[in-house]
Amino acid sequence: MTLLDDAQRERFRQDGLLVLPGFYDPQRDVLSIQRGIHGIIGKLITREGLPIAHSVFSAETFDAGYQPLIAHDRRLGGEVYDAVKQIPAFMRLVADERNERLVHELRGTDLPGLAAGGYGIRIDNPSEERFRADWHQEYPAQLRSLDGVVFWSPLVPVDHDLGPVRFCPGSHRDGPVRVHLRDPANPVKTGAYALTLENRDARVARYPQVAPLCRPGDLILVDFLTLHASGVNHALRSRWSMQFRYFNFHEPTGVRIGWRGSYAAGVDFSTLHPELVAE
Ligand SMILES: O=C(O)CCC(=O)C(=O)O
Ligand SMILES: [Fe+2]
Repeated sequence: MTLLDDAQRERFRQDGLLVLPGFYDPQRDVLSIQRGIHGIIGKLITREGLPIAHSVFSAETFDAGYQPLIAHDRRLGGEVYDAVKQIPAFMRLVADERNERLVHELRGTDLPGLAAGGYGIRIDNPSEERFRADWHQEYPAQLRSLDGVVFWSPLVPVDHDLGPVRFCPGSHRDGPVRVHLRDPANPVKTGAYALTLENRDARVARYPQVAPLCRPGDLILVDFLTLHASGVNHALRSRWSMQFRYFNFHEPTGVRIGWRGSYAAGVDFSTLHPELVAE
């Protein structure tokens, strides 16, 4: 039994993007993660002695209290961000055997890697620019190997207002794109967030764009070379989503760089790939 059929594998090859509705089970795979987040938010509300109502857990309202918490002190949002990736149920999903099988079916590799430090839970807050990902390819931000797949799965239903991630299907086929190391329009952005595609607007305009709406349990697979960008969150709630990255130990560029990581691994991307840095 395979997880994907031929048409799905072909679509991923063509588009560098594949949406798998209901790939995970919201009850079995996602609920304990939401429960963990709810518990962590509650701990911080209590620790800070804040008069914020913290309702009993439900899958729909697991993040209740988070908006008033960060309105009180935005740094508490950073604590939540660092904490939630340490929820065991999240780590189980990150390393789930089904993920490895998907990489095997999509890439034919018998040696998939799971990028260390390449997993986390994004919290895209309403009207916040600093951590919004501008148009990018995953490779410079993560490295490991040129052949890689981002796994992206929402923890809340993502409608248009919440700013779904935007993708350029087919853009991966044009290969790695050179990047500027700074974003002059956004000096607050640092590290991987500051990388800016060379001739960004003209390049992005070459491709169609899609921004799939999705719900907990859905999985979006993205080639490491597919152009994508965070949407803008115009809602009142944060957009909570999980991401992790698999790569291919056999891919020659990955072998050459010793499967090293990028910013999150403390590596200066430009020393490993000077040819991908634009002046
Ligand atoms: O969720 C987002 O806004 C961006 C996600 C992204 O760039 C990724 O998962 O690689
Ligand atoms: Fe990305």
